[in-house]
Amino acid sequence: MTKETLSNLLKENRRFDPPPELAAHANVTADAYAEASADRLAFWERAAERLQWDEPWTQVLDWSNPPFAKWFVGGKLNVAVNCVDRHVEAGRGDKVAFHWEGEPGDQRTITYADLKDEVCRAANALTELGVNKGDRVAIYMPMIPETVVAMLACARLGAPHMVVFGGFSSDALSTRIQDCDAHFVITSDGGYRRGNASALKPAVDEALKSCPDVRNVLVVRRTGQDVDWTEGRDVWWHDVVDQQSAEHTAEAHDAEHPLYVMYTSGTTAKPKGILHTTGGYLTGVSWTHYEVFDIKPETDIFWTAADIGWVTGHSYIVYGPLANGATSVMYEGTPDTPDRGRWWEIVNKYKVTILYCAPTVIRMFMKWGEDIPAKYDLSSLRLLGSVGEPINPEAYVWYREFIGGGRCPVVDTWWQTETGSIMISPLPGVTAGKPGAAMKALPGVVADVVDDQGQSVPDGGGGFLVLREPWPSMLRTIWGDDERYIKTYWSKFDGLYFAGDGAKKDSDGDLWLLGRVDDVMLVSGHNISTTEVESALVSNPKVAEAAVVGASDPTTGQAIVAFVILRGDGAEGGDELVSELRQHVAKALGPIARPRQVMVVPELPKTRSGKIMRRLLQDVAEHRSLGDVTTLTDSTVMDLISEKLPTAKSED
Ligand code: 6R9
Repeated sequence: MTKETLSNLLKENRRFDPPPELAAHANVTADAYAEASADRLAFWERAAERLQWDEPWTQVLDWSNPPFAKWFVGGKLNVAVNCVDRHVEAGRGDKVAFHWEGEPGDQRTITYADLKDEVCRAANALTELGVNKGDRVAIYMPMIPETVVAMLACARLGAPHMVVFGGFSSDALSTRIQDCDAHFVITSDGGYRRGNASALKPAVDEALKSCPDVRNVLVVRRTGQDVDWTEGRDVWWHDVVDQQSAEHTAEAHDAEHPLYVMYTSGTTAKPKGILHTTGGYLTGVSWTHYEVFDIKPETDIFWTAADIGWVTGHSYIVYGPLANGATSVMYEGTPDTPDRGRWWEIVNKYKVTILYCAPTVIRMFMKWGEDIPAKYDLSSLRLLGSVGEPINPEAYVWYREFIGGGRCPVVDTWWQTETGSIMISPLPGVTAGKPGAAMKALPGVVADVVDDQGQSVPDGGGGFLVLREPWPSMLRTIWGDDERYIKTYWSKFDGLYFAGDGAKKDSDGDLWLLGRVDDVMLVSGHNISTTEVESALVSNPKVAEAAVVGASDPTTGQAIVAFVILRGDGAEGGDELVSELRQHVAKALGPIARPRQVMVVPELPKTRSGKIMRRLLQDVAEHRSLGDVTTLTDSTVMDLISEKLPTAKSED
């Protein structure tokens, strides 16, 4: 996609300087870039020293057998002790770790002292059930405090957890349990979603029909709904955890001991079990949480509004914030229950200061209109973050303006399940933000954009995003498949980590992410990024959200087909609007990028992290039957889209 990208056609010249008060007291200043480039390993060593180690490391990085990295070699620590016990021991036991808000409106306040007791009880219970160091434990839960407790109990024991998003099907659960050979499952009867109790246990029962090696299922009672019970296998959390002692002596684990496995689905292939280990991962997430979110644990109320079943939840609901002793909000439900002001009610209620969420939700709020957040006092907010997809400039500006009141910097954070922690982002006290740009690799991270020969492109050029040097929170391998690890990430360019994303450098050398390279379209010999066409579409005030795919076309090879959701409820598309939108894109990006078709649809198919599943839309655009839909958050969406198709408008 290097030669003919249209990258430079979509001009974005707005700049937002860091607020002076934030800059004056920022956790990390511009010096960090120079320090890290002077001695990258010493920089990471200082980040690791923020943690509590039982034994110091003897070597920062062993990269003698690339791409298999070992960080903080010989060091030993316990992740749960770092996230919980050490704060209690330092006299901060009364500090709130989580303000938890259930969807029906129930609340729990969990202090660090409470969390320590619960984690110790759960660790004792797991030990009693026979969970040993090294055993994998599957966790299939709603967004409730016990999910965090379960993860930390596993971490405490050195039993790698494998969290599966509660919205995934029993098929997705069973293939993941089989792949990592987990013998224990932690789940709940159900959780609340859109005002109803939705069941989880039946999916576990179904999945386990093909997982005969699972010995126990530990079930948290959340909704109180009836559950089928397999005697001898199923146990209630309250029966086995509540009665345990709140004392538990934690073992220090090797820095490279496995902490967790998390599956990423990819597009069509078998999911990859991404393996993260103890010392490097905790260093990466705690340092970036401190650096990118400028966290002041004494005063900030931090809210990552994401699911724990997504890596964003692992790193920035659980491990990063807890390692830093921060207070977080955790919310069980959806943004529209009981009404579309729920998030803003929560921000106001807990006086949230930092909000971190995905562009897809921001675009949904845009569609609902700014009148809704305007009804709430959001003045506690001081910093906003975005993650999961490229944020369109329009969404960025809307977020900054209508949620951040024009005063909060927006940090667009690029990273992946594989990278473990944020890699590319503005520093809120240093970087002048550009709407739509993730800006620069963080200090200590060496990112670049290369052409198909692996050569660095000049400023103004586009190509493939790579990371040039190993980093502490990097994946260590794909569970059980070292070959696939090498092939997927380290073979496209010799010695470089290939992220699978397209990117461009603007004339200042700042980085703009363009989406997955598989999503790049080839139209009459021109490489066009789906992201840029989507951004052009949502820059039209009538469009709330857009997804673009390349559908095979007899004359142009591929032709651009756009699916759009309009702003405002019940807005209907007509011929006129469709030609206006096609024209709008042509004007913004050039005639080559004019969509062949624009279809107005009510919803788009999304994954747990709000990423649009373009592959399914491509099936629709090419009139094929749908591929694998098991990782869709809402499988009825495709029916809604198909129903709309007869009214879809096509021109040319
Ligand atoms: C954290 C997370 C990773 C993929 C990644 C990229 C996309 C994430 C982004 C972004 C542009 C950002 N992505 N953050 N693209 N700008 N700020 O999302 O992990 O679910 O593994 O997805 O998400 O395409 O390669 P994961």
